[in-house]
Amino acid sequence: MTIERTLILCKPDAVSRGLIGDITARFERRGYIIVAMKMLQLDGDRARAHYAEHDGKPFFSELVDFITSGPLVALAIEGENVIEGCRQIIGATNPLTAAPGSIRGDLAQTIGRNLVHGSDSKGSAERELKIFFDANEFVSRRHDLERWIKG
Ligand code: D4T
Repeated sequence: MTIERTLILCKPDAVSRGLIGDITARFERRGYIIVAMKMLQLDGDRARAHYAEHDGKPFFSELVDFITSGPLVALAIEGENVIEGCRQIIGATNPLTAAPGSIRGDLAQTIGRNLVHGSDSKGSAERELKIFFDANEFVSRRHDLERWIKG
């Protein structure tokens, strides 16, 4: 079994549109396990750290302004190959090309307001989870996870 942990963000547009429940339910229904969850508003420093790979791109300052514009919900989610699985559930970055059935394909219209973030690799997940959670904030739900995976 390849159990991974990933970071999911319900971005400020998702919180403001009342979509936290709809979005988190999609990960839970797949059998992924929430092991940490909090609502917070990011300051500029943490936002720039989270999006460091985009520093210097034309949309960077808009991205930081948006992600700091209101509260967001951060989740740590575990499951078998959960990083790739969550990216499928989220859909392509641009909602116009995101598959119907995915979060962005169902609920979003523009790339700048695409509702959700999901880590894109093990390395990113490890780095990003540290920005949002301390090590002692994760609960252990291995029993729940195994029920889904082993049947
Ligand atoms: P995130 O990181 O938010 O899960 O999105 P993706 O992994 O799907 O996409 P990304 O890292 O390439 O982009 C991060 C973030 O920047 C916004 N964005 C992106 C934008 O506003 N304009 C753009 O041209 C691009 C490429 C959307 C998501």
